[in-house]
Amino acid sequence: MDTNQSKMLFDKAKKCIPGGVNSPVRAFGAVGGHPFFVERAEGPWLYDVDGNRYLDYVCSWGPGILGHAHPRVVEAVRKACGGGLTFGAPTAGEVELAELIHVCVPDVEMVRLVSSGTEAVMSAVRVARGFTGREKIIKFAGNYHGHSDGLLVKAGSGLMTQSVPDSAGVPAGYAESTLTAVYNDEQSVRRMMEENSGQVAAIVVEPVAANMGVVPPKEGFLEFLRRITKEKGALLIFDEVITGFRLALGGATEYTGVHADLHTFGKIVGGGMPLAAYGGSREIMSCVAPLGEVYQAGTLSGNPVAVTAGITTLKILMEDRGMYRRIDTKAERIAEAFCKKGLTVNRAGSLLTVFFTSDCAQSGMNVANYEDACRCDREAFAGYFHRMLERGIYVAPSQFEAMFVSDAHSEELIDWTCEAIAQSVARAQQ
Ligand code: KE4
Repeated sequence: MDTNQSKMLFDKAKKCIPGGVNSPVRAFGAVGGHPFFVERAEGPWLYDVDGNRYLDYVCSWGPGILGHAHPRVVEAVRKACGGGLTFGAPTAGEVELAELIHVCVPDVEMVRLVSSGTEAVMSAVRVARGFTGREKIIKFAGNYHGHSDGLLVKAGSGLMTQSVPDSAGVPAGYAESTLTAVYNDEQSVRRMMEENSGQVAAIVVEPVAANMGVVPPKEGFLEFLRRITKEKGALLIFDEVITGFRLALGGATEYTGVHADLHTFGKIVGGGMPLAAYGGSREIMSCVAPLGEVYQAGTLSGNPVAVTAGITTLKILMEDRGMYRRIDTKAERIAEAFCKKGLTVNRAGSLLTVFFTSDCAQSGMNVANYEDACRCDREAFAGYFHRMLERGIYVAPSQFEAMFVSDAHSEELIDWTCEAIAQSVARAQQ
């Protein structure tokens, strides 16, 4: 496959953009080689600057549930652009999108639109602290909530419940207010809540984890988080930047039946444009300025063009709820293709991850938390990634990401994907 133009562009990009990319995972650091540069995309396809075509299972890390360049979304955005790109003043579209979000997720009575998932989660955490008057936050190892300082942390050593920075430039003090528990481990949460009784403002969780690879919650885990936060006077924040409007129109609440206090959304809610949101009950959200004391602001918050993309996308999803069953079934077929090769696959709806266990004899190993996921063989994953790419199929360039299936992936393309998997994956020993 000729990727000379991409290679030249990457060399050029590295001179003026850190690592040649505007988000680290895009640099192929985890799998080797160099990224292809996209020229355009349509439906399930990405086209690179060398004229190659790839079947896309990254879908821009989630927004692309309808496929790329959906005609109705593009037309609506094109029309919106003609009326001006940004005003810094309220528009009717912001009200319509806020109302649509509430229709889809009734627990979200009031919502604030922002420009990225990072901003949404950072703001939701600040609201939880402002609303409860408490300082500490519990997150989970392997959950990613964007790059705000207080959430770029990892578990401290040994029994230390305090976290330590997971990035240069994050002051230790910021990390100390964030505790890192073990996903799917009720005991680790209970211990933290007891040791920090009366100090925990919120537990923030990916209701289906998708940043250590896909790791669904164990039976009863989310219900436990709901109980213990209520018991201890803390809030439960569902970070639905990936799961929102992905697992179901009503996101994780509809998918799991568990009700959180605050939700964050991104990706799909913006239809592929820079738009995210956080929201919850009127009581909690009333503490957000200018109504309340918790400050949060943004020049491009509720941007009219991005809002148009979001409204159009949600309307298409609302008109065709059968789409969820279609993409879930397609994802199930892909998961089966991996299982036939004896590999471990975690799937939740149209999200899935195949885990290359360090010793294939461990195939069928359960990946239930970050430690399990870290035991995977990233070399083996990298080999699979490139063999799929050679076949024209683009999956996430990291073991710790998800495959995203869109409504644009036809049954024939799923057949082709399953064949490519059969050819790209050596059989794991039983
Ligand atoms: P953004 O700031 O990237 O819009 O959203 C941050 C974020 C928050 N919460 C969850 C659950 C997320 O998955 C994300 C971002 N997801 C990654 C992919 N796993 C974005 C891809 C990237 O970092 O380039």
